[in-house]
Amino acid sequence: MKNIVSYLRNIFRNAVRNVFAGVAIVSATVGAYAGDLVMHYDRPARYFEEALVIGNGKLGATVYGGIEDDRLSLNDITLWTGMPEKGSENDLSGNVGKVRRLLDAEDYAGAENANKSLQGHYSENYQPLGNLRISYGTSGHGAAGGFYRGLDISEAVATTRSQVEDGTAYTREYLASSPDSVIAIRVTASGNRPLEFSLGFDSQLPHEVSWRKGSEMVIDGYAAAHSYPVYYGAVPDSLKHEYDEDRGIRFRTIVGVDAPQSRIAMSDGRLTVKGGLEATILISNETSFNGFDKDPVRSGKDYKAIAGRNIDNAAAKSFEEIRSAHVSDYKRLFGRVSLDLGETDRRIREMPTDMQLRLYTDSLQSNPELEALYFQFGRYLLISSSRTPGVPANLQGLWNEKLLPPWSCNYTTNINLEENYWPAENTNLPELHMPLLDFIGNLATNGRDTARKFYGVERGWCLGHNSDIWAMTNPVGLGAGDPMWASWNMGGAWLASHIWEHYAYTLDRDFLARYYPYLKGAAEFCIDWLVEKDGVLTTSPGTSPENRFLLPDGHPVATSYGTTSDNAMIRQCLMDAGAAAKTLGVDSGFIAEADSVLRRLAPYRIGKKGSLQEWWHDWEESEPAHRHQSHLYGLYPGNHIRRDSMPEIADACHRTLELRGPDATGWSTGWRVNLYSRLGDGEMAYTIYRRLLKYISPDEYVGDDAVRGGGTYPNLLDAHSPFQIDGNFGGTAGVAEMLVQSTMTDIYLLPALPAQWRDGSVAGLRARGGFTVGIDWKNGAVVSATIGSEKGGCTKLHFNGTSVDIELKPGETRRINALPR
Ligand code: FUC
Repeated sequence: MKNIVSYLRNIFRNAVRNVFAGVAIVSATVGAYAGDLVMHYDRPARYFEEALVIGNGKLGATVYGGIEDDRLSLNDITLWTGMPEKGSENDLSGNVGKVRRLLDAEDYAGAENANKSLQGHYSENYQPLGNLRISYGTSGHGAAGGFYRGLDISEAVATTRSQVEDGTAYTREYLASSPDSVIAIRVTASGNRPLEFSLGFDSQLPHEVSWRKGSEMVIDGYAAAHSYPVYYGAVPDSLKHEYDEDRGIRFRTIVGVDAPQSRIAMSDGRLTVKGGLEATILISNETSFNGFDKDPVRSGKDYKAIAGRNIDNAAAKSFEEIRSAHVSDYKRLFGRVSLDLGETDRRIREMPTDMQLRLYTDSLQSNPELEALYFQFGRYLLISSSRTPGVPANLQGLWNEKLLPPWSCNYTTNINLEENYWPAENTNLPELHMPLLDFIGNLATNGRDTARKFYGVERGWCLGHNSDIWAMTNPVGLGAGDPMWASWNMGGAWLASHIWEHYAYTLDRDFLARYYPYLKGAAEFCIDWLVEKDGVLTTSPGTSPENRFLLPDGHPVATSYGTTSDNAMIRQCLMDAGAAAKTLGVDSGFIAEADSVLRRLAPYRIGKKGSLQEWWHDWEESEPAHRHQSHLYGLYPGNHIRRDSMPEIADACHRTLELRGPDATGWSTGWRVNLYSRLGDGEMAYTIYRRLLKYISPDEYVGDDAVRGGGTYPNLLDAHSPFQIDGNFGGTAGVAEMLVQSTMTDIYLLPALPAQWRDGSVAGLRARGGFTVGIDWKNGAVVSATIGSEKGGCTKLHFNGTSVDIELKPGETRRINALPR
């Protein structure tokens, strides 16, 4: 392991030398390459960050693929600690005046302290379900060679294969089916040696095991009724979960085996399977979570019946039937987009994916198939983690093994939750946006109480920096949270823009009419929260997540008035709410109000370093290379800073990115790919994309050659580090943004194409205005484009330095051939 990099370099150097010498190459792993949409490895996973994730948008597993002892750590996206929000008991809004007075007096340290008086409870924790352990013991499954472990993201099926000396090959296929609501594993032996294995289940949550129908293991358990975050120092870890048998979300997991030629026995809490050449293991799970505002015990789901029904229905089918229904359901979504960035050298693509990643990181070697795989993997992850109504993908999508996960594995709204959904529209997965859009509705309900009781705002709703399955909205911190992260209230403004974005891409008016009240409510809160300062409107107090400025005495402080990011989020929210009202032909009074506020909103300013000023005054940042760059919100994900209409401000954004430097966490790196793309800087977008794909060692790996920081783990999950899925989604959105950008009236083809992607093609991306776009390009120029529209419409297509007006009838698709340049 220690010298793996030089080992890889040698393989590559020798390979190149051999090619020139006309010598046949023997690659590092024989015959492992199975297509450009397959991640593959030559050994079982030892760490979470090597294991392969599968999911049906609700139930998921992290598959280790061990030869003798296999493990699937299981998750259900609805298994959280806690109970529905009760709302704040106290009205703290009287404290706002004090913070504002201190800010008016320029007493920033005093305002920072007073800002803590506007804080409530923390979010709850997302919980792991448990582990299915499959023990093949000494039954001879141990490999004599040819071990293969892979995940085919074109089908969403994981596989392990191993061989024993007598020639018997054991294959295991794992999938999480949405149509059948189960995880299914098929174990087959091809050869003479029959199967022999046992199954056990363990969980860190209180649970009991019983039996059903003679051969099914039933696990009944429950999550804590309340818990604290891992970083909350006032309560020791051992006391952070408050279990109460009568409160909190319950679950039932059922594990069954269909192995007609085998003997199945139950003893000591395990199921044993002997004989036969194939077996199917089925796992179903349901929780009592029945909505953000329902008590999960008294008004919970009939979860035991649902878990039973799901496994009974699946058990009535063959594995092939479950597999083929799963693959066609998955492909219906995944297959909408294809991307070709060029071919990878054969010797490289045959290497295991983690080795490819290392080589890609440690040399300037190109690997366009790995780059395209990472893009498509983000789409795979969204399909696998975002299909539960009202329950969006969390900080880890849905794959979490810890009782006290980092940041509670919650919904962090000052970037992370939103970033999860950046690829939903432009990579053609709009229905997977719905869990978030419905969640926004839940937040809008609870956020009214927060607007009144924390901020004294009577209209609309707001949201702080954290939320959970109960759609909590209050600012966190319990009176002691650092304002740089705890005291931020723009979550509603940011999230509500997703409502307009979904409309902009789909032109679904019924959707817009139904969700418009949430967008309007977020905008109303913003309007009423604004104060007048030096003749313009801005916020007070505000923060610029999660950076601080230095006071003249060098003291770092976050609380200020007039932060650029607050102004930017409010600007975008009011623009989107106004556009929605105009589209629907409603609320002329509100439209006029929003327009007049927009005219009076504090303008952008350029600071002494030529960068976009982050605070009201041109203060020094306490961390000049800070991972957050929220003041660039208007450039991306917002869209009101444009190179054509605001060139100086766009240049200042570019300067900000330069000053921030190249190193950041995974999600920040993913964001920067998008920011550089919007600036039309394809080379920097590509450089940062490569930076996102930097090999990072598993967290618990302790070798001298361990690589730490932000980047990508061996299993292609994003390293903040630790694992956070937002960087994956940011990276996927960023690639799409390099290839197609759009407004409601214009579509730009290859707006940020790097030289490294000279030739290529993409099909199925989506653009605002309800269009679907495909491009073939050569030598960095468009050769032909395909543009389709379900509902019909007009747009101006920009490519190769020219523009063409296009009008499409409903359902029409048109191919445009570029003139040779
Ligand atoms: C924000 C970020 C951190 C991390 C956390 C989940 O607070 O600043 O880097 O991503 O969310």
